[in-house]
Amino acid sequence: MFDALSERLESAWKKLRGQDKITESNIQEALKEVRRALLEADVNLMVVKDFIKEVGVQAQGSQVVSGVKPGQQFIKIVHDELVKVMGESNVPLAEAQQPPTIVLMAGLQGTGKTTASAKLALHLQKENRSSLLVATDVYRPAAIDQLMTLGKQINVPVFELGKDADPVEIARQGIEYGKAQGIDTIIIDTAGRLQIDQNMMAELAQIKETVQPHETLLVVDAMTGQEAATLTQTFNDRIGITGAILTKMDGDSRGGAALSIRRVSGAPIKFVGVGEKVEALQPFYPERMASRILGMGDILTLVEKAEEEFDIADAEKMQEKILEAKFDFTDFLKQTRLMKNMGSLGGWLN
Ligand SMILES: Nc1nc2c(ncn2[C@@H]2O[C@H](COP(=O)(O)OP(=O)(O)OP(=O)(O)O)[C@@H](O)[C@H]2O)c(=O)[nH]1
Ligand SMILES: [Mg+2]
Repeated sequence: MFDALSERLESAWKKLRGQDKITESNIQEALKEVRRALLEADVNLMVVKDFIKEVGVQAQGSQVVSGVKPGQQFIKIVHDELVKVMGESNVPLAEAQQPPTIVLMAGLQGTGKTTASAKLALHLQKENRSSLLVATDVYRPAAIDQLMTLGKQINVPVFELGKDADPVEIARQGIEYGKAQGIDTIIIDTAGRLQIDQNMMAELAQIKETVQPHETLLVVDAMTGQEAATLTQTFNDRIGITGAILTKMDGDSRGGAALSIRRVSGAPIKFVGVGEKVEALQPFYPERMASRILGMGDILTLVEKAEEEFDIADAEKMQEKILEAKFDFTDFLKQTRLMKNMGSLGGWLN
């Protein structure tokens, strides 16, 4: 998958190589490749369409920067637009003016809500903010035990009322308990749900209504791909989210879901989960994600490779000129610059 993506971008870039300007026609070709690349990165189709439109507008309006090849310039436009769509900068977890800050976790089954709850608690601990984990998943056997085990591991208290209690009541009492204990942040873990499960959705809405959270975080598995957009839309319409956590970014997902989440809900991704361990949580940086979606490592190599080729092509032209005795002062300057870049004439004069 990684290889295919870099190939797409290479060919997008090739279409602009050798052309000295970004024009209407070469933009269209390159945009087609970017479109394919984004779809391969699992970005939702509708999101891709909007995105491509915007990049097209930006590219057409862009000024030719001397010394920057159109291909590179184009990739930069794509990159910058990705960053823009994902929100430019990191948005930290909400902090209530009057503690406790209440955080509600929501998401589909198995996306990593329980793990992310503990990860968040550990993250807050590092900032000297105390937290309380509240176990409202009374449906999945051992869900409460799972949270208790995680809590013990990081030394964070867990509030639970067993599996026979009502989830809304557990949440309500959890908040009361947390307030009485002077806890800084209360994190409510909820049961996993299938998005079509209206009862579970209604219960989540009811918990939200009861606890009035400062933050409702949608936990999304990065492997969700195309579905991320619909799922975000559903949760946002039904519950209302203020942010998201993108989990399992340690897998080989390109993270295209990140683009969909932000675009559909307008809510920022605040953290990414990068492993099963409790420490494996990182703040979300749009810049890094853009590079990941684009496979920027590959692109940077490409640009370097391109520059080399460019220099060699230039040098070959110059050699022809010398042989034909058409070598003028501009060429001389150019060659001096080239020599500086390349270190030696040896390679191409022979
Ligand atoms: N590799 C990896 N695995 C993760 C990550 N986050 C969670 N997991 C794993 O995903 C599985 C499900 O995680 P849970 O935290 O139990 O997910 P959940 O959303 O609470 O699941 P339900 O309560 O059943 O809906 C577990 O095996 C976790 O270890 C992550 O960032 N990377
Ligand atoms: Mg869980």
